Amino acid sequence: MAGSGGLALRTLPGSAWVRSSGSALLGRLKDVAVVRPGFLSKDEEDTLSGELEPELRRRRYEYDHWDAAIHGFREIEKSRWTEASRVILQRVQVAAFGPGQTLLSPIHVLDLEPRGYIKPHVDSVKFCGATIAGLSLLSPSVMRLVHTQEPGQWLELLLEPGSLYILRDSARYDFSHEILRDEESFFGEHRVPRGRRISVICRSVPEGVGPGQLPPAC
Ligand SMILES: O=C(O)CCC(=O)C(=O)O
Repeated sequence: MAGSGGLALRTLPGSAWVRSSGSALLGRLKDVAVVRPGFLSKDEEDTLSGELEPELRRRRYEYDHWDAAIHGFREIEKSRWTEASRVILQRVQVAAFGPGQTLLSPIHVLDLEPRGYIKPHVDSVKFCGATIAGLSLLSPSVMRLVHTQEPGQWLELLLEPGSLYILRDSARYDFSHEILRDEESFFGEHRVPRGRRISVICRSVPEGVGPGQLPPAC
């Protein structure tokens, strides 16, 4: 598990945003667990958070998610976006999804308060296809992936504001993912203090689901 065993920081060539339990795993997952720091410009971050803030503010933070996976959160499912935000989401689509993949609509927006966190889980295959791509706003955080059968195999992604992460195929199906709570929020030896974090999560539709049969939400 992360933090145990005194493992040295291992990074992908040219990347300091991914750590793992071993270089073989890092190599195996390099195309399916991806972080793109600085994907958003500051203006784009402001565009998204400015658009989301009034809608989020109308909701209360919740502490009992239906499957107890998320604590200290509020969320919206958003299908109507301004043109400026649509342009950004289009960039996410091009960067993260293949030409044959359809995105789930509405798009899931999650607002975690500073003490909020997401427990390890694998997104249900009933509601989500092979690709999950998330934009992070406001606060840095650490996403940890742990192999569901071999817990010694793990990856950590450092998600700075403005970054995009992409989980696909094996990284999405064979590993749980979580967002660490503030007390545990370390990337290797580096403390990553958690503040309020908003994520905009795009998912592909489940395999075998036609455009007319999309589930209401992930
Ligand atoms: O906030 C994120 O980036 C991840 C959200 C997540 O894991 C989920 O909604 O299932």
